[in-house]
Amino acid sequence: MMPSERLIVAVDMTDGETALTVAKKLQGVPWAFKINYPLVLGAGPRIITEMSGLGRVICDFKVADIPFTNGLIAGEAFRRGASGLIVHGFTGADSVSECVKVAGEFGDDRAVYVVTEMSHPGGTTFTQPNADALCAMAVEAGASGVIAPATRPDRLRYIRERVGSLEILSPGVGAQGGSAAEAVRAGADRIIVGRSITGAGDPKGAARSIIEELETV
Ligand code: NUP
Repeated sequence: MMPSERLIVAVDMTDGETALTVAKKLQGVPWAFKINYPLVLGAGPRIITEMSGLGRVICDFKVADIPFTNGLIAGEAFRRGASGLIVHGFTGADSVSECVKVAGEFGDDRAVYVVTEMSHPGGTTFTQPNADALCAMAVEAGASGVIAPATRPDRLRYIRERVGSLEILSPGVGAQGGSAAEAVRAGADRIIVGRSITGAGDPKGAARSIIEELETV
């Protein structure tokens, strides 16, 4: 994988015009943009389609409901142009499987990623003790990948052993203290970076220097 294919930029802001301006500056540099509730609530759901005109979009909605409702959310995200959807796993295999099923209806290129252990300090309270079960369930449900913490490379290594060849997307680089190169060395396929790119004076330069760091791995 090319180093630039390892980078996903989290566009965490509420203003749609600002988000599109940042994405245009970065266009063609990262593998994908990841968007989240702040942007979709601030700018409206059409931002999913608008951003998808500038690159691959992963909707980080951490979908966490009964299968019926999960399926509706997944359908809206993919219909509007998302390539990937991040879902919670604690809701159980049926809820996750429904998202995988809906993704498949939109095509083989639509991905579902299951959150395992979260990257922030609170991630150790409930998600860490359940990471094994979440990994096993993600594999069993046919997810494309999992989300695992760049803030804890030892845990990334542990999770890699449990998910086999599933893709690992790893947030927590930069603002949360994790290192891009260390995360990839520990088993991440791709890293998710938000504030240290979008908050930089030169976001493209910041993205490029992370890609350069990844060239050393
Ligand atoms: O465990 C997780 N940690 C995390 O930070 C799961 C996530 N989805 N994220 C997201 O990654 C978070 O919502 C944000 O969009 C991004 C990290 O941003 P930053 O800390 O690089 O600014």
